[in-house]
Parts: sequence; structure tokens; C-alpha cells
Amino acid sequence: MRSPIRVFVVGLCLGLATPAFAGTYSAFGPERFARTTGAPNVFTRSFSALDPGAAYTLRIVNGPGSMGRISSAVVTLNGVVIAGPKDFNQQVGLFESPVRLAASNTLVIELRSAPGSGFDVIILGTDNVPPTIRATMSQSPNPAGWNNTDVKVTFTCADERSGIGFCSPPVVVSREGSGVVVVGTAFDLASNRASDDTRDSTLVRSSSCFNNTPSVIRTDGVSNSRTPR
Ligand SMILES: [Ca+2]
Repeated sequence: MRSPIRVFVVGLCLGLATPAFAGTYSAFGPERFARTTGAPNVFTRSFSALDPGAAYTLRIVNGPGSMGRISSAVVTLNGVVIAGPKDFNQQVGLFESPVRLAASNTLVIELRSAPGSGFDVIILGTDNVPPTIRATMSQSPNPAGWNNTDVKVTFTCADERSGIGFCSPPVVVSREGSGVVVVGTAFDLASNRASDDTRDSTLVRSSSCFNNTPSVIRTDGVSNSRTPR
């Protein structure tokens, strides 16, 4: 008979614990649009936003790399003209404008310039709220808190604004013994500023980053007839 295992499951979220360090993420793009010959090029893109009420910025980098700069274009978002011909010329390398998003969005870009010119478009959002993570075990421990079979730990991650960039895959705990620790990690798409220091401190003091999600799920315990203590 195998020995029982005792599993501790810890959900760890990596995000920005304080609003002072705003994380940005891409709600659209970046995508490069290039002018060819003939009639104006018209590009239509559809994309969704998890949090339409948030603030967003549309940024255009004109003439990236070896491309020529656009001299005339119309950029329309959900039927609203964000940038028109007067906003572009050979001296304009960067254009930025605050924009409003809906849950479902349509971006239309019309390029009227010389062939070989183009620009990059990105819509940026800000996300200061850490994601949530929840761990569940494939089977519950016995009343004494122990499992006597392998336990599969599955993590469920969620983020209301930028979305989940990483969620730990399931872990099968086959090791026997007491105090087996399984750690899951969640990144949202704005968590590029999370550091190793954040990771360490979050692991130890995880409660502050979980909001309403239990910070530590402990499944102590149990199993077969021979409860170790
Ligand atoms: Ca977030």
C-alpha cells in the first residue's frame, strides 16, 4: 500500500499590487498598414474589448522602419473619425488620440498616400488590477485531510480588463508525503512589469492580490487508514 500524500495548493497571482505602476497592454495591434498602388487602400479590422469603460489611446507610428510616411489617411473607429488627412504629413512621425471602445469594435483605415508608405497602429489600455487565480483538486481528501491517490490540480485564471496572458497548466501530484506544495501563477496581459521580487513577496503575502478569491487553498490531509498524526 502506498503512503498517503498531503497536498497544499497555493494560487499565486502576479500583477501590479499598487496603482502607482500602471501596466499597459494592447487592446488592438500593433499592426502595420502599407499603401500600395491604385485606389486608396481600405482595411477593416474587428476586435473586442473586455472592459469598454476603461481609457484607451490609439497610437500611430508613421513611417516605421524603412517605410515612407503617410501623407493622407482616414482612421475611423466605430464610425467616429479619429484621424483625418490634416493629421498626417511628412513631418508627422507620431499621432496619438484618446479613444472610446465598445465591447465589439470596428477599425477602418484608408490610406491615400504614395506607394511604399505606411504606418503602425496600436490601441493601448491601462490595467492596474491583478488577475485572479483559483486552484481546484481532482478529488477531495478524505475526512482526515489526506489523499491516497494522485491528485490533479487545475488552475482557473481570470482578468476583467486586459485578459489572461498566462495561467499555469494543471499539475499532477504523484509524490508521496506530507506538505507537498503546488504553486500556480497567473499573469494578465499588462503584467510585464512584474518582477521576481514581486513574485517572491506575492507568494508569501498573497492575500492582498486576490481580491475576493481565496489566496491560499489548503487541502490538508488525509487518506487511508493510517493517518500520520
Ligand atoms: Ca488585470
